[in-house]
Amino acid sequence: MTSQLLAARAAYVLRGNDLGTMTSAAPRLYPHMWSWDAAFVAVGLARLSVPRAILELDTLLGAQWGNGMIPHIVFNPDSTGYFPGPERWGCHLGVPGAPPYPATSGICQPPVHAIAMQRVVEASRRQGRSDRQAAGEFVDRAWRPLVAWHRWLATARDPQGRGRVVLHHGWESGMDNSPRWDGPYSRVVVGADLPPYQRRDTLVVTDASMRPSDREYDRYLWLIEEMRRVGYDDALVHERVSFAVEDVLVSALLAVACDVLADLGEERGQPAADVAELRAWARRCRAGVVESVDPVTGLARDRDVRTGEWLSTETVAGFAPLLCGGLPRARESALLEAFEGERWCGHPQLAAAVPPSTSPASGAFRPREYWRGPQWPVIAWLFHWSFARRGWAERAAVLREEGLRLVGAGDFAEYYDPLNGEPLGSMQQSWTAAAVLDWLC
Ligand code: 2M8
Repeated sequence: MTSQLLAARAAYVLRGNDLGTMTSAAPRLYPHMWSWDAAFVAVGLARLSVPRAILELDTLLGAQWGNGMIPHIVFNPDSTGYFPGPERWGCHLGVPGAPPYPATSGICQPPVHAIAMQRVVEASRRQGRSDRQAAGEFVDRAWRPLVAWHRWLATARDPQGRGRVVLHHGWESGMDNSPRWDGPYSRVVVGADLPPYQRRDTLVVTDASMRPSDREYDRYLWLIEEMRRVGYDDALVHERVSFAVEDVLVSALLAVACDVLADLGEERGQPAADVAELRAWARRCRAGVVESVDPVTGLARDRDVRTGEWLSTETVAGFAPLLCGGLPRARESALLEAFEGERWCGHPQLAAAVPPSTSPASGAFRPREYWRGPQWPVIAWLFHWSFARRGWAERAAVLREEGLRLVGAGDFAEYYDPLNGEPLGSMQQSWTAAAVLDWLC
């Protein structure tokens, strides 16, 4: 397929998933707005229409909680096709700080929104004056909400100031069933009073082995139950919810996002005190990520807050320092070598040289099981964007080329089998189309 045709098909996917003021993450499996999907979608939309990209982010920010949290799902009121829906979360039913409308979930996702805003501003510079003006006004309007979001992550979710963001649900990492979380999840004891439920995801993706297991879902639902029972109160969640991990990838993304936001704020003359605070959070998170690095493997590690142990499963999150920087030069070069080496992108059996979610050389690798092994184009995009930002143009170009090889057939799948490139999970996934648009336009 030519690049032009692929880009046209990607645009068609985003238009098809457009619900008016939000884009569904995928038409059937995810018929609502997801937080980090929306950010990536805005990156793609910005290539088609700057105002539409801004609208996407405005919709998401319109659902922000009073404490600053951007919820991981903003529910489309016209769809009931996803479980757990608003009733299960119960957030719109009087949870302090949660918007009564639109209904939202009660947890967060990785903070990539400032990155999206920066891409929208950049896209606007290639357009006419009205788009440039709209993007500038958007930065001014989104400034307080985004600073509040970053503040919530840097404080409520890092109460000890370790520089690593604490998550209370695997869904908050965006990498739901990653083997990173197997240890912490194994210690989640599902209560006998977990209300019954019916999954819907396996009605859409009928090969159940591509999705998390029922046992995993019980734990996911139990964590929601625990949070709901303490009214989603930040302090009580931190104290009582049985799953608590310091996520090194989210921490790296927060570091980068704080710097990106601070840059935009400086350009727009936003308050110097806000900018200084953002820079301080960036520094602290960068240091937190660097501190997590395993001296033997050189990969960054998550940490189980409940047991205090480092989690060193070989997943793509180990490369978090490449996103945020901060490593001494020799260690950074070694990490880049590992990224390109035979346990990762250079693994001889990979169909495309982009990082799989888990190393194919690891015992935890499962090529078709969701976040346990498959390649996710959006993750390739994230590393591509970071590498370009860090001045590694050639490496960024390789990721783009290999990412496009992965999605070349135009299915815009959610994820791909790294060993044969088979498209898996949901098709017409919005963020896959968005990554392709950004790569091609
Ligand atoms: C997946 O997560 C949702 C729960 O949030 C699910 O499996 O139902 C993940 O891949 C997540 O990262 C993504 O944001 C979401 C929508 O694409 O789907």
